[in-house]
Amino acid sequence: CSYFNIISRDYKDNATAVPWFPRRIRDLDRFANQILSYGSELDADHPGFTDPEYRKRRKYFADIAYNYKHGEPLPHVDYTKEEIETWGIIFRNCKIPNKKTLLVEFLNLTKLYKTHACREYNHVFPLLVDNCGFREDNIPQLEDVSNFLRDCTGFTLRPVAGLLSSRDFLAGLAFRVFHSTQYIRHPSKPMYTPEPDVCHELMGHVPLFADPAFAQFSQEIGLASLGAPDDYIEKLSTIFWFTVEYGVCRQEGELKAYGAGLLSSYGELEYCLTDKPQLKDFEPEVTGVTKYPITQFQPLYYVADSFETAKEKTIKFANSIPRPFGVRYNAYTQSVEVLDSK
Ligand code: HBI
Ligand code: FE
Repeated sequence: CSYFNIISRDYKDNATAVPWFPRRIRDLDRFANQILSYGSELDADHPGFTDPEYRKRRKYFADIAYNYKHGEPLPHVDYTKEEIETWGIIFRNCKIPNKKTLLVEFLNLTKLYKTHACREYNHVFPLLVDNCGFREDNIPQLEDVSNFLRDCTGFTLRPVAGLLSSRDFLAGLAFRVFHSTQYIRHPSKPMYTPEPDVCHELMGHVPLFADPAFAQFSQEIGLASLGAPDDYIEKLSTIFWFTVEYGVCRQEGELKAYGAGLLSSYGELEYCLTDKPQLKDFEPEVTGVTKYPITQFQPLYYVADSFETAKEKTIKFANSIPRPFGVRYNAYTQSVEVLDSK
């Protein structure tokens, strides 16, 4: 059924070849051994760099993910008391020193959601409390969360040992699979993490993947990425950044946050709806080539009118990607059908 040029893992040596991409959900198992950095190899500026206990723990999580195969239950983890405390600080009482009063303020992230998070987030969050053990004193198990998402939208989670390439990470979305970290950030800096951790995935990403329209939108980014040239992977990553990670939307005339990077950070969630950042309408062609900082609050957010319109715009953008074939997801077989014309 494939009339286009050979799908090659060595596509860089062959200008007209299409990069390899997964066709069946089981093919995602191949990504495990091509992660960019193994989860236990920390950079010198990582808060856990000089902590041997933390590094040992990270190796434990990395090994779980490295050995995971599609279809297996996601391994249960017994989180330590200290890890649960770190989760609790982020979940409920964000202790932030206030320079003016010299007192520690107790800010409640889950309270801020009521005014700052989009309606879909606020609809799903209580369901996660009831069904998946989202509590201040409990780090939810990925297996429970994955089963919950499967019931809602067909999305599932896979544990991941470290950072994947953008190409691999986006390809998972085509199958409604989200690669999730399972470790938690270092306890010395509970309000900061230089990489995704279980708090970011569960409090930031998971609630939105339970929404049907958002799930479809995310899958479209994934489908657009399959076999796309490198420069378009870059654009789709940037679109992912400004939507799934840092997206803001308009609901009943008010701005609300839906991006995971906002929903998992008290500081930026509050900041993003002030008059400080610049706002522009989400347009994939423009959004996809915008430069952004990764270590500070975003100076610019792109605003979506709804997940449906964001999805329609993304499908239109996907049609402009130079690819000698079209793709269609078959949910019965959990596989991607390759079509000889778009
Ligand atoms: N890998 N494990 C993991 N988690 C991410 O959030 C992630 C990734 N690789 C690339 C990536 N995010 C983004 O930079 C986008 O390119 C999609
Ligand atoms: Fe993220």
